[in-house]
Formats: sequence, C-alpha cells, structure tokens
Amino acid sequence: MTRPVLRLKPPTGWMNDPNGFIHSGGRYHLFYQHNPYAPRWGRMHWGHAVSDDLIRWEHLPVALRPDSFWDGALGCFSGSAIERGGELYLLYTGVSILGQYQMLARSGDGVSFSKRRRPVIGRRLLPPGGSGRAFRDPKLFERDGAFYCVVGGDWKPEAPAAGGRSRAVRGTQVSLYRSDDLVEWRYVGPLLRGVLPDGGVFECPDYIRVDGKDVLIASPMHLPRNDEGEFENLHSTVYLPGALDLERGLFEPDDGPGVYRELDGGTDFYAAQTTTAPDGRALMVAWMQMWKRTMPTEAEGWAGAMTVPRELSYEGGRLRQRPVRELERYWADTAGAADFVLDGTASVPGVRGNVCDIELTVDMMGASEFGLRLFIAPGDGPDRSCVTLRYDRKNASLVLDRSRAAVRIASLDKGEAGCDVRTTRLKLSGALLRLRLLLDRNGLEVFADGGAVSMTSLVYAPEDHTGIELFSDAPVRVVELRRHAIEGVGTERSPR
Ligand code: DQQ
Repeated sequence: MTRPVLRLKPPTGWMNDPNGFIHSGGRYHLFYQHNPYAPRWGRMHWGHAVSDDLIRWEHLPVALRPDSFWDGALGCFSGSAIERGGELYLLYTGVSILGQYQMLARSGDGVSFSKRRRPVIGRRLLPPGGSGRAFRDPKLFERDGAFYCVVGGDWKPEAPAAGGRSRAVRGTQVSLYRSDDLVEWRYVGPLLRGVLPDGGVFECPDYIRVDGKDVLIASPMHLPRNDEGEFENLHSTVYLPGALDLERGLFEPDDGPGVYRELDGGTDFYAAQTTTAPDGRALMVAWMQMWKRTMPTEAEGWAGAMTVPRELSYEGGRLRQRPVRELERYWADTAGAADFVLDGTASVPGVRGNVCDIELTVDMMGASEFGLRLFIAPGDGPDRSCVTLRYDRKNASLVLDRSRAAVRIASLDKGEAGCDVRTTRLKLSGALLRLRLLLDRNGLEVFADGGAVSMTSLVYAPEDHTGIELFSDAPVRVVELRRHAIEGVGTERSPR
C-alpha cells in the first residue's frame, strides 16, 4: 500500500484527530492523536509536524506523552493550541482514572512542552449536567483580548422527560469557557445541547468566524442517517452557521435547534479542526478516516492520515471548502482538453494519475448522468477495478462508489450499513457541473460546485492503477478538463 504524498500521516504507528492546528513562530504546526508504538489506537500521545506551506510537512518529536497521573489512564486526548506572549500553549484533555479534565502545556521553542501539574478546567468547573466521564477536546480561540474554549461532553438534563416517568437521558453538550490568562477559567454557558443514540457525545467541537459568520463545528457520535442521505457514517462531522453570544454563552443556530449540516459527504472525514492563517484565511483539516473500519495499511506499520488542509469561505448561506491555494505551487505537467462533446465512455490523452489535481466543468445538456472512473487498473475490459464518482441529475446527487475498488474496506460496526457508496445532495443552479478532484494515492477528495459540497474517501489501489475515464448516458459538453500532476512535494522528513 502506498503512503499518500500530499497528506500528513504518522512517521510510524497510529494517527487520529488533528490537534493544535496553528501558525506560530513563522510556520504551521499540526499536532495529532498518536500511538507511536503500534498502528492501532492506544494510550494517546500528541504527534507533531510543522510546515511552511501546509503541503510539505516535517515530523518533529512527540510533543505530549502520557507520563503523569492526569493522563495516566488513556493518555493525552484531543485539544488545541494558542500563542500568548511569544509562547505556544496546548490545551488538551488528560484522561486519568478520575475522568477527563482539561490540561495545559506550554513551550518557548514550539518543540518541547512542559505540562502544568494539575487540570486548569477540573472537577470544580464541570458544566451543569456534565460529568467528568466524558468532558473533552477543548478548542481555544481569542476574542477582544480574552481567551475562550469550547469543550464537548456529556449532559444529563435536569428535568425528567415531559409527561413521563423520570428516565435516565444521556445527552451531550458543547460548553463555553472564558479566561484572561489560560490558567484561571470560568464557565460561561452551553452553546449546543442534544441527545444522540447510545449516549454519544459531541466530540471535537470547534468555533470559527468565516467571512463574518459564526460557525460552530462538532463531531457527533452515532448521529442517525436522515432522509437527505446525510450522516451515513458511524460518526459524523457537522457545522451550524449561527450567531455566537460570548457574554451570555449562547449560540443561536440559523437553521433552528437540532438541525445539523454535514460537513463532508464522503466515507472518511472526522474531527475537523480549524485555524486562522496569518493572512486571515479560515483553514480546516480533518482526520481522513472513520472509526471502526478495516485499515489495510496496518500491515505496513502505520494507520491514519489527514485531509489536505482546506480554505473555508461562507457564501450564499453555506460553508464552502477548497484545498489550500498553496497546493497550486506544486502543479506540474498540466494535461487536458476543452470544449468537446462526450457521449458514452472516453479517456483524454494525458489525463491519468494517482497523485494529481483535476479541474472539470461539464455542461450536462440533456444528459441525466455524467461521471468519472478513477484509479482504474491497467488492461482492458469492463471489469477492471476502479472508483466511480457520478452526478445523478434526476436525484440531484453526487454518488461516490468504491465497491469496485482494488482493496475493499469493511465497516466493523453494525451501526453502519456499509461503507462502499455515499450519496450527497447537489442541486445545480443551471446545467453546469463543476468538480475539483484531489487524488493522492490512497485517497480522493472531491469538491463540487465551488466547494459547496465535498466528499472525502479513502481508496486503496496499487501504484499502477492510474487510469481515468469519463462517462455519460447522453451527450454532454466538457467545457474544461485539466489534470495537474503534483510534483516536488518530496519525501517526508523525520525527527532528527
Ligand atoms: N478522539 C480522541 C478524543 C476525541 C476522539 C481520542 C474523537 O479526544 O473525542 O483519541 O475521534
């Protein structure tokens, strides 16, 4: 199995959630949940990588290890970073035998971190209805000289269910805290509350202002699938545009209570974390994986990787995502064709590859289906393995199908119906379908309609499965097809 070129992955062992994503000391830092000893989840460390441009990453030594009483049970869980007075601070969840509490570490050089001995948000500061059993993933932000963080966790509603007998309801909440110095915190209020199946909680909450809009992000566990075909993965990542009231600790979602928008419609996207770039861009990265799936790279001693970082914008009442523009510096050897009619199946000379960036605009004309086959095995014949992305115009949806992929991935949880096919609503305003596809050896990131829809999925294919084909059920006009190879990202540099 080949390692992705563009996307951050662990030097060895296991990687999950992105943590502490920040630009500090002249470079980007991306920490991550890490087990350096095996390609499986274990007691959590914080792995650490740095980059000048969000594309070429250099691994640094592990930043946090479970080496104290407060993280001695399951380790140093997810959290975030902020700069203060020229120092880099990490706020993370320590998991001890007493439960989950928020811990602080700091560094003068951005490489080695020293931990405060006791939690800064401990038992005394639990939110109303919250227990220390699930209280995790603090995400820091700064506003008007004050520090804030949002923390996910459990919530036991105070009143019994209306009209019924008192029943133990296990809910979940995202709580807001405030501090002037990152050490003394006070609880402000609940930004989001809900009840998820099986006592699931909102993991990895995040808040960012994008183009003047307040956006709350969270990763709810076990969110049930809806009629729109959303939330098909075991756990989901959602966003809620709305209005944040920092004084009263309230978040008013634009869509009303209990409505979540899926952040990505693919099979592998979780625990997204945002940061703001020095030039003001809102950036986001996520774990490109889903829990409880077979992970074929285990056999190579590593497992888990990130998405390529994305830029966020807020336009037309929705969040849009696109790969960071720094990626374009690595475009090379552009091939493609423009303004031709496709009717049936065709390939375009030079348009192939498994590490490339594809831009495509298609006028659907009278067709009801248009699509691409990617990662096609060499040879001839209709049975070659591949992955299919197709636009189904009648159902206004984009369908990503990896049931014919060279290496199948299975879901290991009965809460998930399967993980071969994902469908995402995509309503075109006219007949133009606009797609951007990022192929990176064992993965595919799809952005449609200027990033209004994204689908992120792992695809494991041998190195020579580089064929690309277009297909349609009736004539369509390919307005533009450009495939940029990606070169010069180079090999990974490991800790010295
Ligand atoms: N992963 C971390 C937790 C978080 C979960 C543990 C989400 O902090 O809630 O590795 O993937």
